[in-house]
Amino acid sequence: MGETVRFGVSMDRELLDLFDSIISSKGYSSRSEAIRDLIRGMIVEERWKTREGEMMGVLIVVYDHTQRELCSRLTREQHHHGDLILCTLHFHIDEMNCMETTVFRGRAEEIKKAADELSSLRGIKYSKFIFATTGKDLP
Ligand code: NI
Repeated sequence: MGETVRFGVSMDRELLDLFDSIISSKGYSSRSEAIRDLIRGMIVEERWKTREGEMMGVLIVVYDHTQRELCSRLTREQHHHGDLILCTLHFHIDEMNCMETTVFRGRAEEIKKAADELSSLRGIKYSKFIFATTGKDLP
């Protein structure tokens, strides 16, 4: 960690009260820690937008495994993008429904393209992509 800098922030009292109430319910020990997390979140989001460097991402999909050929298509796509996929966790929700979380690592553009291909397969009921970071170059 580099040099620590202190700075003052001016804001509306009502806004600060709302912020304090949120960070307190989330269990933050100080405003500084919450602000640091917000800034890191902005940096990661910005790096995804500008597609800079190596990134991480997680794709969640929920689907009906009895749907014809969906399982094999999903597996085929995952093998096709094997260089970007670190692991896949499969969870049997009930007799019909499954959830899979797939962890990606690589160039943002390639991850997003692969995740879009997987989540757009016919028969997927729900999908959500979560942008993440390797944590490198993030103080
Ligand atoms: Ni299953």
